[in-house]
Amino acid sequence: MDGPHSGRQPRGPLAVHNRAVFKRLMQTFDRLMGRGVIDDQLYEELEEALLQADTHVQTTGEILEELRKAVRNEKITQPEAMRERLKQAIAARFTQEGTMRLAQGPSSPTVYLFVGVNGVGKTTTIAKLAQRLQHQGKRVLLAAGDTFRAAAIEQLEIWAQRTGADIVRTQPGADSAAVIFDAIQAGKARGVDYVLADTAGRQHSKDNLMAELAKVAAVSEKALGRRPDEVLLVIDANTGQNAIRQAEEFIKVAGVTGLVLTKLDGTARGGALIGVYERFRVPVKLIGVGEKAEDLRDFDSSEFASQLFA
Ligand SMILES: Nc1nc2c(ncn2[C@@H]2O[C@H](COP(=O)(O)OP(=O)(O)O)[C@@H](O)[C@H]2O)c(=O)[nH]1
Ligand SMILES: [Mg+2]
Repeated sequence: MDGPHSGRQPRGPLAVHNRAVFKRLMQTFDRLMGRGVIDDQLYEELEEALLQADTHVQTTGEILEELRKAVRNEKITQPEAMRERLKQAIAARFTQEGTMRLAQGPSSPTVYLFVGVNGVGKTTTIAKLAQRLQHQGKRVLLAAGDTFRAAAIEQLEIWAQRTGADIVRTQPGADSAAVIFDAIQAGKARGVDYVLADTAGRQHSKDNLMAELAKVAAVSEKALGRRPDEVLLVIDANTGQNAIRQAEEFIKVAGVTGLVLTKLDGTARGGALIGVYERFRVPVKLIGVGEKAEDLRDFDSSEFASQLFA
């Protein structure tokens, strides 16, 4: 298969893990239904179970509202019917609109910018994607835009060597936007297919960081004549509800076009994912399921939804 996506998706830990979370949810539900009455207490306990799975408060409210309505309108009295209705209400929220594929630039190079707070997995995700693209015979250039720490530049350098990608880098402390500008120029001159740009997740202050990211997102326009083809916000799946706050800030300054959810191989709960997507309508495009270069998967919402309760 061509392009930044792999072909068939192996069943990843994401599905397995969420299955565990929602299985617990369904067990709670069955226990509640054991009383045989659909009353306020049932809804309250259901609410608690949803919140415990990291589902956003508002989303939880909406799911319950939908369920109450369905119970009224469809005259649901049987636990099994209500169970099905709850599954439907949750699964529907994972169904993303539009395309979830990574966008392809109208001319080379296609430029992806990776943003997100420190430690979420930006650099690792870049390495994973670089490897996938190189395996497809694409030429990839990495831009070491995290100039905040020397170690960050070295880390990307190591990944460039391992994956066989080119790299454009400068001294620590240099201007991040300038490095990315240079990398895009170099990418054009060398005829590479993709420029994957790393950015800092930390700065001397949060205002500094946000100002830098706004500049970085704008610089592509100068070098390329268009915005980056994707601005990917990387979120650690363990972040829980804080993910919403992070997303809010990055979306505001960096024009985020897609989400990457990392560390789904761990004990992360899946509920935060519903919240972020519901709130911002920014599609999840990739998921990280480990620390190795091959631990990258495309996010498939329909498969995800169908596996939740499998
Ligand atoms: N288990 C696991 N660890 C990950 C994943 N992605 C990144 N990491 C680890 O998270 C840590 C921070 O990753 P890094 O890419 O340096 O984050 P950055 O600061 O956003 O660039 C590293 O130890 C990575 O190996 C993932 O999908 N699963
Ligand atoms: Mg990094």
